[in-house]
Amino acid sequence: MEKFEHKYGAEQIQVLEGLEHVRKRPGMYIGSVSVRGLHHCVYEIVDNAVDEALAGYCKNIHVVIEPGNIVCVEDDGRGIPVDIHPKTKISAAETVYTKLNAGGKFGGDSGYKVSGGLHGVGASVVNALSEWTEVTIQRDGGIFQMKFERGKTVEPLTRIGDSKKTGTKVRFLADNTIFESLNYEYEVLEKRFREMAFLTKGLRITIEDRREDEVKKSDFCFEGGLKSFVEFLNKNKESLHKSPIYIEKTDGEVPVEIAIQYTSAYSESIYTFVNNINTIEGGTHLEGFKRALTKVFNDYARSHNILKEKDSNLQGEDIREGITAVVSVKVKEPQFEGQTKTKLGNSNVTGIVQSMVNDALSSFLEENPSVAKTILEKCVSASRAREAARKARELVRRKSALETTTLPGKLADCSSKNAEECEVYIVEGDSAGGSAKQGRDRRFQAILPLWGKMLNVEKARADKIYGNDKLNPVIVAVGAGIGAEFDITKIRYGKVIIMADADVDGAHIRTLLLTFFFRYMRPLIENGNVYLAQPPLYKLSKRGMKDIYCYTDEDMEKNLEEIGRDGVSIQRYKGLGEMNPEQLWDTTMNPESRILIKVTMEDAIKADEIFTILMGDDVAPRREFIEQNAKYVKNLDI
Ligand code: TSJ
Repeated sequence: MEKFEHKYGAEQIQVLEGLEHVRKRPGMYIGSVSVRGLHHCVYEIVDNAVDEALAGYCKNIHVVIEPGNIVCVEDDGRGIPVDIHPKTKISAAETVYTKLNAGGKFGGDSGYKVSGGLHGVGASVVNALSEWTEVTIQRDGGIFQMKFERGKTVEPLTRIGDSKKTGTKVRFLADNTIFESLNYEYEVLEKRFREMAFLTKGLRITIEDRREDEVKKSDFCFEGGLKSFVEFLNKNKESLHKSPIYIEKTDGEVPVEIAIQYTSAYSESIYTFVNNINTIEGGTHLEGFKRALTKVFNDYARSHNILKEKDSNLQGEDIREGITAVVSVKVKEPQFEGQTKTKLGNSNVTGIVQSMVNDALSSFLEENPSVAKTILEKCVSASRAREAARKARELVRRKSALETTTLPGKLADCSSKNAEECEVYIVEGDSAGGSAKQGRDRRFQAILPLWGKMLNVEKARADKIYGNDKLNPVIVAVGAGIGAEFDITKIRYGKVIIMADADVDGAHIRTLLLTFFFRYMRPLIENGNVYLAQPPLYKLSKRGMKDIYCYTDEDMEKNLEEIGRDGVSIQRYKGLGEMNPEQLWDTTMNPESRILIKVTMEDAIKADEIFTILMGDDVAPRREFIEQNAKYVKNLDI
């Protein structure tokens, strides 16, 4: 009896209630029950092993997706402690797995806990959301195992054998009554683990997908840490100096690691992390980094007479043109803010990062004058281009002040002037544009048709973009400027909706526009104003029945099963142009019935990455990328 006592004690009942709540409201713990939430569960488990690596006790982590979507994570750390705690009467191992938020106390001792947001919710949450879990620990000369079903202990921790090794292995099957799908996406997990390996110098992470006959496998281990990360990011770009500038230092309790490498591109790619979490909304660490960058390069340019007395300072954006950088900080009690809780709020971090980068970067420039010269030449030409862009813009303004209308001729504007309720559809192709114009509700829906080949944003600077006959109408229609001058309060439409065909060309246009918004109107995406229209792929018609529109293949299968296949004619829409105005309204534009996908920063970052590879100068990787990601490029996953 005594052995099971803890299972019925008051404490244990509370635990069960806690895990019951996780099953009732999974979204509160892991964000969603979509594939995203499913992936989150894997990250949650792997994070525990990475913590052991950060504490200095684990060198290898293996992740395997087994047939049937079982996930197995194994490390070679010390093994979760198995001895019974005298007070709680349960082992640390069992506590980690059954107590909500026990992670804070037991989940490794790197000390840099993740709080806020959805990270660090703990292994118990994953346990509660799994059909079954099996934990195997090797330590103290033994092999110990425990098993759970839907969060409940079915086999308490038991010694099942001897072992001289140490480590922790967790296998689990996510609960298919909770998650929409158990289909892990290998590429998504792979990307995350590659990132984790970059962020934890020397840690080896392998991932293997054994679900199909053809096994996929990746092995990541980077002795160079962030240096390797930046080289990886720049592999399809032309770098301006051989080796990334590297800073690694700890100020008090805040370790900072930064790598920087300039390229001949015009865009700025700065990735920031806090406790290994990608802070896509930036925050105080990014702020400190940018401030230091601006100050150091201006000081250097002044003291070395690259900027003359009469010259004005280089602006931040000039100095960040073509930069690729990764900033990683560890903060003991991080505050995450912003729409997606991925913006660091701790105000002391700004100064810490700033002074560290100030010192390290100014020494670097003094010691590497030729690198300094190359980078500054690029900054100066960026500032000239910015001047030219300003002039081009003023020219446009002056011209438009003289004209009766400031709006692009192709734009069919809406009658409402209340931006909040207004929408602009950016439509690919003239014929689809025509249908959209006729089908829309002109009170609040505007149509901007785009046609022909778009400008390659990768190879253009801001001045070219203002003068570009495809993008300029978009800029003028949105009405809020671009780049550093972009002013979200001036937008003319609350929703900017990209409407493109569901084919490769459509995907191309989508990627291009998203990349453009990401680079030149980022707040528009951050603020959630950019959407993708979802036109149907099929129409099912049957006598005596209203037409049914299907937006995915699964959608069609489901409908066919419902109405039966007999006498049904299936029309596949190849493009928006095939739909008449009324159909376009019914399926894609009517707010009552349409499907709109809100673009997130992550989508935009993905588009930007794809774009860099697709449009970069290097043809070989492009072909390779398209071949490897044919499915991905087609759906664009966005
Ligand atoms: F949490 C978990 F079960 F999800 C999990 C934990 C999953 C995986 C794959 C690994 C781990 C894990 C935990 N690996 N290593 C550890 N280490 C500890 O928990 C540990 C070991 C020793 C000591 C000690 O002070 O001796 C302390 C801790 C926290």
